[in-house]
Amino acid sequence: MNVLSTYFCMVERIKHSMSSTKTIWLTIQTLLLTCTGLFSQVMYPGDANNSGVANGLDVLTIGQAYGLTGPTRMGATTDWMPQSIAPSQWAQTFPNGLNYAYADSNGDGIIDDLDITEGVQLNFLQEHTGNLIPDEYSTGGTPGSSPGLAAYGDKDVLFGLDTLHVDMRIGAGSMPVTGFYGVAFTVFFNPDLIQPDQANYFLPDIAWYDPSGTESTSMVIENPTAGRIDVAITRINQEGVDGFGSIGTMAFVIIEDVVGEFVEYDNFLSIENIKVIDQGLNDIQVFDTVEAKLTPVTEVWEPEWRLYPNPAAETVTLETGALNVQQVLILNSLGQEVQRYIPSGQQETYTIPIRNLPGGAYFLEVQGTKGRWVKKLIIRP
Ligand SMILES: [Ca+2]
Ligand SMILES: [Ca+2]
Repeated sequence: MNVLSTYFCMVERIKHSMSSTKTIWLTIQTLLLTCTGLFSQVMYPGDANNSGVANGLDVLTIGQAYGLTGPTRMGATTDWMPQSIAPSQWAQTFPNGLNYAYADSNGDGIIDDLDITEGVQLNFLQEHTGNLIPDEYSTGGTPGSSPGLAAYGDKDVLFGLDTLHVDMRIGAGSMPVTGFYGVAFTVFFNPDLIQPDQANYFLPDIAWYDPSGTESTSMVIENPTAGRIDVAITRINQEGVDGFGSIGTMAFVIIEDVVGEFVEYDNFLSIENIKVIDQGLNDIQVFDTVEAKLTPVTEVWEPEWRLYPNPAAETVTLETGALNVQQVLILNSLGQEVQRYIPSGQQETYTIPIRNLPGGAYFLEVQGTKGRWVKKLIIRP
């Protein structure tokens, strides 16, 4: 950009922003930054580690500096735009030399939860370019010599409307995390297998990394439509802890239409963007495992069959057409068999007594020579 075009750039933009002093300052500041290239002095609110994106790793950076104070930022806004920290440098810097002013998202002169909510959360996944320090992750660990970050599902098979719980755990009794200060990660899952909005993350009620409940903070961003949950947990008192255990539990409600084969764990979950740090912002290398995985059921053949009435009270009628039925199981909501019916001969319609079963939600599973199929069955009290 030559001098003349810089000049016109400034005149034009100032002319259009005479409504308030703050706007003028922001405009001039932006112009100075963008037209003269002072990117090394620029921060974006929420990109606390100046990596070019606002995400969970910025919560870890904020956690490192949590509670500390410094100068307020002139003309501060939490809008995603470049803001100069040249006049308001803090006395402290992170180990990589980055000034603490980057972590004061809202520019109020203290680093605390507002810098997470008004910075990282507000501008989550916004990106910028400039003089950046790219994000680095810490999954260089190996089983046997490093703690693991693992996701454990609580079911081997799933029925429609089942709730799958997945516990996220770090370390183990034989391999605890030493000097733990914070963790961030992203859970990706297949949104097509989840009931609308039925993907949640719950932090531990009493956490091993913060038994008193006063020494940590967190950010959880659930986006079930995108098949994504982002979690960041950080201690806030500049002291790490040794330990291991749960860092939260996810709950997924599986779609009702899972009526074909039992769904098997395979390709449902992945844990990405893993960062674990100690109190000096050093990476704690971990290895990641996911033991809760599901297979989509798209390729399963679904024959025509009917179940009625539903809800039912005394008997339920099963129309299976030409299916070669071998037996019919009724399972409770936990997937446990409560009744078995073996037909005496091949028919197209079966009447199955259910009056001995308490009211509630069940699954009726038809097993035949070509496979097995499940429908939900409601029994009236
Ligand atoms: Ca960042
Ligand atoms: Ca602040």
